[in-house]
Amino acid sequence: MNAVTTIAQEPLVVTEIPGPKSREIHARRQAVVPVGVHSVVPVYIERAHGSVVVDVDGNHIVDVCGGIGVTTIGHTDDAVVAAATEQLSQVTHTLFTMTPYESYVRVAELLAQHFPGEGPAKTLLMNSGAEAVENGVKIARKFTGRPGVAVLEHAYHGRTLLTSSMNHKAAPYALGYGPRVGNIYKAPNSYPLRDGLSGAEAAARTIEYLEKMAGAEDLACLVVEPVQGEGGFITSAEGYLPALAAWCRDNGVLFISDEVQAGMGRTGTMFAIEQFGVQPDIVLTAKGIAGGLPLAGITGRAEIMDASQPGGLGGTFGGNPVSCAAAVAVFEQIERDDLLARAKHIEQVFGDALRGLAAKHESIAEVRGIGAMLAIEIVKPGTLEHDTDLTQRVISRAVQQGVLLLNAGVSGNVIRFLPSLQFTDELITTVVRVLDDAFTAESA
Ligand code: PLZ
Repeated sequence: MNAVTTIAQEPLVVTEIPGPKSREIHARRQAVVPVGVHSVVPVYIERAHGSVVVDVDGNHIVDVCGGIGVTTIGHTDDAVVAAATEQLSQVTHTLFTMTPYESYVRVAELLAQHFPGEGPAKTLLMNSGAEAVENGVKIARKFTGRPGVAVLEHAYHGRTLLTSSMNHKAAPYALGYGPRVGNIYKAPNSYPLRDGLSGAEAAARTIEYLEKMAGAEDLACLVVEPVQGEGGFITSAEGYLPALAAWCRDNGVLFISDEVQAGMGRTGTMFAIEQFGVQPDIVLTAKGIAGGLPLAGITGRAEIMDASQPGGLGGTFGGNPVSCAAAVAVFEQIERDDLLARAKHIEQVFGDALRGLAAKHESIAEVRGIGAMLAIEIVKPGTLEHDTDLTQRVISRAVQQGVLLLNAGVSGNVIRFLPSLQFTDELITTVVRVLDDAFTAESA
């Protein structure tokens, strides 16, 4: 058992937040870390376990973000810590493309076993979500021999030069970093709250756009988040994703499911796309795959993955042994603790509590999401006008009560909930009570 397992799973606020020690470190940071690296909540964390982080001032804060969907099985999970610790003393690096090791192969086997597309599947391991997207696009271009990359409005795919050109939002991700990468086509998405379209109607609109603006025969891939993450946990209308996938299949365009935020069990299936009845050609994983260590997977149909020449894929740290050991432990924990069922339980209990909240507060236009990936969209009552300001005030008030929340959405007017799959019903009650008080106080 590791030393931090004693952290009580409840909020405990002992100073104002950020406290004096956090503020002191923050002042030091201003001198040496560029302003471009922004921290949403400048509270410096010292340790964490399960669903609670402890800051340098001793505040216990309930973490409903998990580092944006990374600590899906909880912070410092005992099995992950044990596996990573053991690996640290064995070997930390050889470079898989120099002299390989078994754990990389094991992670690839596990991803192949869970691959939601038509098998057999093969996997390339990298370090980050953006690298997963970069390599997914490379591999799709190589296989198809086509240049075009289609994405959806409200998408987020990363901060590298290619991926920042794929994001919906220019600011802050792409602004001033141009020239932007070409051959990227941003098509309308399905956003039921705002477009009022059925899945079939929204798909027809997306497809018409792609056919006219890109031309199907120029497209290598369509990269889709099954639930749009940074975009505000937008969950498409029924039938939308299957219609897009069918169009892709008919036109030789690869369907890439970016599961960096939605994957690894968070929605109640290993991959979110499974719940939409779509078989992707490639799935991208990162964030939750290694319990907090950096690792990313690009998993696809073998013939697609094998289109690249030897030496065309890789990178120094991709599939690091410590990260791979942690990832194997994550897969085992998901199975051992039946965390897919836990995700569905959280959807029910947290979802019901949020719907209760929405019934009480007119500024909540919608509760949406799947599994442990839930959100509320906040508007000016009686309209669909974004209320970014109220969203911020509610989040700020909640953190003062020891509940760490994060916004999302192109206008920042969505509060997203990414609890760990170990999040208890008691914690859900606590979070929703804090939200209720915050909405009441801030709406007055
Ligand atoms: N694809 C769907 O959600 C990362 C961004 C955090 P990286 N989202 C969180 C931040 O502010 O930088 C993400 C994602 C989807 C790709 C990525 C990129 O993953 O590991 O951050 O590169």
